Amino acid sequence: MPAPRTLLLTGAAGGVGTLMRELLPPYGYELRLLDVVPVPGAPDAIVADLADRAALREAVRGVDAIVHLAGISLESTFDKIMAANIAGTYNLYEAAREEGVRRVVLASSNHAVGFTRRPREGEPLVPVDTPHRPDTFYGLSKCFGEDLAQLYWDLHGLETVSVRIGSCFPEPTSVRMLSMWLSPADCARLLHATLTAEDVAHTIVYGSSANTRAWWDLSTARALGFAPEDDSEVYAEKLVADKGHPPEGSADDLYLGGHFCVNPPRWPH
Ligand code: NAI
Ligand code: 15L
Repeated sequence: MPAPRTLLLTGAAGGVGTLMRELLPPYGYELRLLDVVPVPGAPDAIVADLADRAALREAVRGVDAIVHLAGISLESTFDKIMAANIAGTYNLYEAAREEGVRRVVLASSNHAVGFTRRPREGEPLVPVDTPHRPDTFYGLSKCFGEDLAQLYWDLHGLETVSVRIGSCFPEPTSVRMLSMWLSPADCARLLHATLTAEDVAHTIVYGSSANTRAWWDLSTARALGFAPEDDSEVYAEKLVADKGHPPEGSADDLYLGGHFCVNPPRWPH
């Protein structure tokens, strides 16, 4: 497929969306922005809810690909997760199908497999085909998104790369994040790879930097052309000194999803 140029970026007002609005255009993308709240500094952004099918259909019309970040990004009630992340993602895929968009890059999450044990030294890294083990309704909605993506490939030939993002923030802020961190620059590199790789069908990748303490296997991301350049290890000494290692046997010590498995942060609204 020819390299996509015009992208719909949903969730453009959020943390990752704000970072990507700066970091994707240098790769040559023209961004159309969408969020349920106004996007600061972007008066042309589409303000629409993922529940609004007519608005989504108009928003996807004519774009080469969609980077779907919008939704509830923490734990919430099942009803709210259902509306924003499950029905909302379905609505977006239907709009994409109806308008003939070829590819979606879907923000999945480590929390789709959050109850997976993290590997100990010498054990194999977690592969992408490890079974779904969501740690929250939030993680469950990401499992749904990945399965929806598979269905739309098998049924309609709509391609998706599902990116199980670790922790995409300017810097890691916990010892767990030393394993999960996806630097903003590597996130843009990864999105570019997922948007330009040929014939992705539905591919699942993990999204993190080349962290010394990584728990999961980046090979499917690398196979798409992703070459991460950052490593959280530069933050390790200070973070370990400030916060200490998670207690042995705690959720942060045992599981990929860490504290989400026992005490997940909740969506504020
Ligand atoms: P965020 O919470 O900062 O941004 C999400 C955006 O989606 C917000 O601007 C919000 O207004 C918008 N939104 C929520 N419900 C909506 C609706 N019904 N219709 C339209 N827009 C709606 O989240 P962040 O951190 O930017 O994450 C982006 C995506 O990546 C999310 O899907 C999140 O689940 C996923 N992700 C993020 C990770 C991270 O480390 N930041 C880790 C794993 C996954
Ligand atoms: C996520 O899925 C969340 O959206 C993000 O806010 C972080 O909490 C991240 O996971 C994480 O596990 O650090």
